[in-house]
Amino acid sequence: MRKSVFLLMVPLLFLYALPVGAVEKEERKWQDESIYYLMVDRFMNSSVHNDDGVDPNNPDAYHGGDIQGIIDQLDHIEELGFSTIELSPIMANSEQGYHGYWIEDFRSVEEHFGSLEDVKRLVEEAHKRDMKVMFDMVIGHTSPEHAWVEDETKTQWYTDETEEIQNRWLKEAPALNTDNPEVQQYLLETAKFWIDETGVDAFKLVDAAAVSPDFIKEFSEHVTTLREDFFVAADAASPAIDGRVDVALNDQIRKVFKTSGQPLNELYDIWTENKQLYSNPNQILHNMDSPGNVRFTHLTVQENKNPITRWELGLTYLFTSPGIPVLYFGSEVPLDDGGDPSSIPMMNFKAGDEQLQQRIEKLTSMREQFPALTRGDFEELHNDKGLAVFKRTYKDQTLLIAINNSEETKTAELTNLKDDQQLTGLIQDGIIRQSDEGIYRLGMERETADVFLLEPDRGYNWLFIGFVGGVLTLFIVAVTAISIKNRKTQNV
Ligand SMILES: [Ca+2]
Ligand SMILES: [Ca+2]
Repeated sequence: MRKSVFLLMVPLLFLYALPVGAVEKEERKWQDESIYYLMVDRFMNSSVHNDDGVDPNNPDAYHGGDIQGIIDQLDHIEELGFSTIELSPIMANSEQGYHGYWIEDFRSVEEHFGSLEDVKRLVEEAHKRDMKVMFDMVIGHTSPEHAWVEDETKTQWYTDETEEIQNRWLKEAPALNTDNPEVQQYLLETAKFWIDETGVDAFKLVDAAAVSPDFIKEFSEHVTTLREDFFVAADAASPAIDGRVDVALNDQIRKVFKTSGQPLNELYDIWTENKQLYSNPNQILHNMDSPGNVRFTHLTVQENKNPITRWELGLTYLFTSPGIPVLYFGSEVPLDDGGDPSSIPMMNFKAGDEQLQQRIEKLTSMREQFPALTRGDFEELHNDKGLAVFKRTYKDQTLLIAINNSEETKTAELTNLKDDQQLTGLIQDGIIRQSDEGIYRLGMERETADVFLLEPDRGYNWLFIGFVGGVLTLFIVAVTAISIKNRKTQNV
C-alpha cells in the first residue's frame, strides 16, 4: 500500500518580543507606579465572620468585602500588572459607612473589614509581590457619631464653617478644624500610627479641599521624616504638594473619549498648564473612573458606542501621558452602573472582558519596560481633527503615542524626527519607515491607538527571513528523503 505524504503546514513562527529600550533600570519613583483603586467593602468577601448586618440587597449597607478578600485577590491585581493598590478608607466607620468616609475612630480598622493584623498581613503580602499600598484617609470631616462631637473638651476640634461640600457622603458630616494645632497633632500622630503598625507606603488625603494648604504641606513633610520614600497625594488640587488627583484633566479625558469624532487638543493644553503650576507634574493622579462619578462605561453606552473600543483609547492615553494612572476597580469588567454612581455592586471576577484586560496588561507592562512613558518629557507632534501624536523622550529612549479618535482613517506626516529610524508598533506590531522624502507617514485606522518605539531602521529582518528559509529547506529535504526511502521499500 502506498503511503501518502502529508503536506504539513510549516507553523508560522511569531517571534514576539518587545524591543529592549536603551535605558537602564533605575530606582523606582512614585511617578513610575500604576495604581489599582478598590473599595474594600465591594471588592471581595472572604470572611463571613465579619458579616454582621451585611445586606447585599441594600445599596447603602455593608456588602461584606474585607481585607482578607483583597489578600485572596492579589493575583488578579498583579496579573493586570499594577504596582500599587489604593484602598478606600479602612478606618472604623459608622453604620452604613461601607465607603469609609464616616470615620468614628482614626486609629482602628472597621470591624466589617477585619483587624489591624489583617491589614498588616495585606501590606506584607503586597510587598512580597513588589507592590506598594496606599491608604485613603478622610482628613477634613468625621462621622456625626464620632465621640469628639459630644466631647466638651473638644468643641474647638470642629468648625462651624459650612463650605459647599461636593462629596455626597460628606454633606452631613461635621467639619474638623484642621487649623487647630491639637487636631493637627492628632492627624500627624495618626499618620505615624498607620506607618508604624502596617508598613503602608502612601496616603491619599480625601476631602483635602477642606484643609489649609499649609497643613497639607506639613503633613506631607512630616511623613517623609518618618520614611523618606513615603508619598502623599490629595484628592483635590492643593498648591502645597505635587501629588493630587487632577479633576480637570480627568473630566476632560472622560469627555473626549466617551465618544468618537472629538478633538484631542484640550488634553495637551491641560498638560501645558500643569507644567507651569507644579514642580513635578508627573506626580498627578489621573483616572477615568472614581467613586462618586457615573462610570465611564455608562457614558459610552449613552453615546451608543462600543465601551471596549472607547476604554482602549482612553486607557492608552491615561497610561502613556505624564502622571500616575489610576484604574478604579470594575473598569476591567467593564462595569456599567446604569448612570447611578451609588450603585456599586460587588466586583465580579469572572466577568472580565478578555480584550480590555489584555490592553490593560499591555499598558502596565509598557510602563515597566519603557521609562520614557513614566519619566520622559511630553511633546505634541500632531493634533488635527481627532488624530493626535505625542512624543516622549527620556535619555536615549523615544516613544510616540498615536491616538485616532476620529471616525475615519487618518495619517500624520511627521518630518521632525531623526533620520533613518523606524517606528515599531508595540500594540499592533506594525513598522513605519522613513520615506525617500524624509517623512514618516503614520496612518491610523478609525478609533485606534498605538505606541511606537523609535529605533534605528533595521531594514528587512534578515535573521528572521533566514531562519524561516532554513526551516523550510530542512522540511523539503526531510520530506524528499522520506518519500525516496518509502519508494525503495515498496520496490523491494
Ligand atoms: Ca466579610
Ligand atoms: Ca463600624
